Amino acid sequence: MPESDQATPFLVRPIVTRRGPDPKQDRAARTKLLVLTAAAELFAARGFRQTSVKDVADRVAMTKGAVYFHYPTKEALAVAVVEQHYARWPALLAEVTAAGHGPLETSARLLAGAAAAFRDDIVVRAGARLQIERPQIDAELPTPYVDWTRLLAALLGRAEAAGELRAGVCPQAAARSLVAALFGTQQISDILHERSEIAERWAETSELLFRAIRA
Ligand code: LUB
Repeated sequence: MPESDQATPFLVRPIVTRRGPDPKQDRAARTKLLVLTAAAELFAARGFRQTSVKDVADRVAMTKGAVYFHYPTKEALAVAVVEQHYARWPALLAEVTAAGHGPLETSARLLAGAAAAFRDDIVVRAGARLQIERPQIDAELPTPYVDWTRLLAALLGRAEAAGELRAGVCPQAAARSLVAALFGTQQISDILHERSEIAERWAETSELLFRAIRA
């Protein structure tokens, strides 16, 4: 996949726990990730307002001060969790791209992988909930939906160039439709079944949508 398509979306970098020779830095990075994961578990289960920094500190057997050392406010914790939600996707993209399928099949497998992550990855789950609760969070959260839309529009643009798209299908419109469909599917599945059956629900929606756009 040409570099130009990959580089732009999801610019957030994952938290790196091995930062080289200094064990103190490694420990700090590991503690930072531990705190972030504990916050994600609580934000996913209770939401932003119902979670206190004390709750996070208790969950990792640390003092509030130790948590504040890594994240100065509860809002900063929420921003970090949402950023790590998006930092999950480049690795998934690289994994799916490495399989070497065409752009349309790559798009389908990428979205299926994302659907599973909404079920299995606590940071992805917490990030999705915090994005719903944006109005309650007094902080600059990453803009939702736009990176997925940009990435899928690029992939479907290449599918069009490769003759994989049905004549008349607009890559940008199809990208927006796929993002709206996965967003809706994961949201409904969360509320009704805590996303336990999201893979099945997304498979049926994906089959319908890709049948509509495939040449
Ligand atoms: C995705 C959510 C939940 C869009 O990209 C996003 O911001 C998303 C969180 O806001 O679904 C569907 C790929």
